[in-house]
Amino acid sequence: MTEAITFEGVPVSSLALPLLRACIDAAVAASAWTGRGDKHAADHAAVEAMRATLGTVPGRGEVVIGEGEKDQAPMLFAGEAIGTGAGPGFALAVDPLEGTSLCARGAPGAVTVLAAAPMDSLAVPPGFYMDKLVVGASAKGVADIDAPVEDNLRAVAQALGRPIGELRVAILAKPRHVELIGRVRDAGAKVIEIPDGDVMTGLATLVPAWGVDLALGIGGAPEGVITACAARLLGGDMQARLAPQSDQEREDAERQGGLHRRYDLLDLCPSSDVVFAASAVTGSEYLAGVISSGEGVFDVSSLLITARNGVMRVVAPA
Ligand code: VTB
Repeated sequence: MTEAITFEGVPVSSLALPLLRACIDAAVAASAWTGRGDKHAADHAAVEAMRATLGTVPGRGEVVIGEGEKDQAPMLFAGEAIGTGAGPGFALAVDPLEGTSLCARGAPGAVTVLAAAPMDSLAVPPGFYMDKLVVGASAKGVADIDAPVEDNLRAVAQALGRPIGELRVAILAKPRHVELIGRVRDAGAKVIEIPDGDVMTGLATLVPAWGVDLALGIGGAPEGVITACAARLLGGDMQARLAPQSDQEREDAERQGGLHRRYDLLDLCPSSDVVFAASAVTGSEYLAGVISSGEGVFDVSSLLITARNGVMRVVAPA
């Protein structure tokens, strides 16, 4: 059984494809910059294409989570109005190019991604970085971000009915995670080190066939909210805490009262009326990348999640 998702009583079916279209257009635009070593140009192309197509979405949208402030990248900014101005109101979290460096290097895993939810129903954490824990539906409720990682590995393994040695744990391969990666390996689990792009590995814990059991570690806060939207739709779990990476970020978070706050899934994404869309720019084990068939024709592989209870459409070239 699936339940229809509505914004202000309007079924999201009218908005879902235009929202997906925004991801597809951004992916095509960014793909012109794949492998060219210029992440700002790639991001800029994705932002402009996504912004233009978001203007056609039949609703009164507002960007509440943009991406870019952290490294002065081009961005769709928080507070920006999007949509045609007629239709239901909604809040939008966007990452027009998730994995700008991956795209610039021609490496796997760059995607364009967004999530939409009713107004006032997406968290806006006061910081750039978050410590996150994401698990799929089969391990929902057994892991706790405040518990030692070894306990979480044991609990998830038990919930999945597998030995710890068969757990696959995705962690961003950043210097801040050297200790965490060591502890996970010492506990016997397999670590999947990813150079960038923790939205897709968060998603990989939520889609059973994608083979990741747990995603851990410190990544972007905006990316965290977008991941939470997918977790909400696919029945998984996510927990997070702000994890400032500079004194300035710590002071800002302290001032805005979020520094010591624990964000559970319902804090990050209280509504289950959510739409999640993503399109691949560079191919990965999850989605094929943009392929140009010549003369302005492109094959783009995308994900659209528009119903509760884990219904997901993979929109891929034939
Ligand atoms: C995080 C992660 C993203 O960039 O924001 C990361 O959530 C930035 O980390 O998925 P560093 O600043 O330590 O490089 C991504 O990996 C890609 O945008």
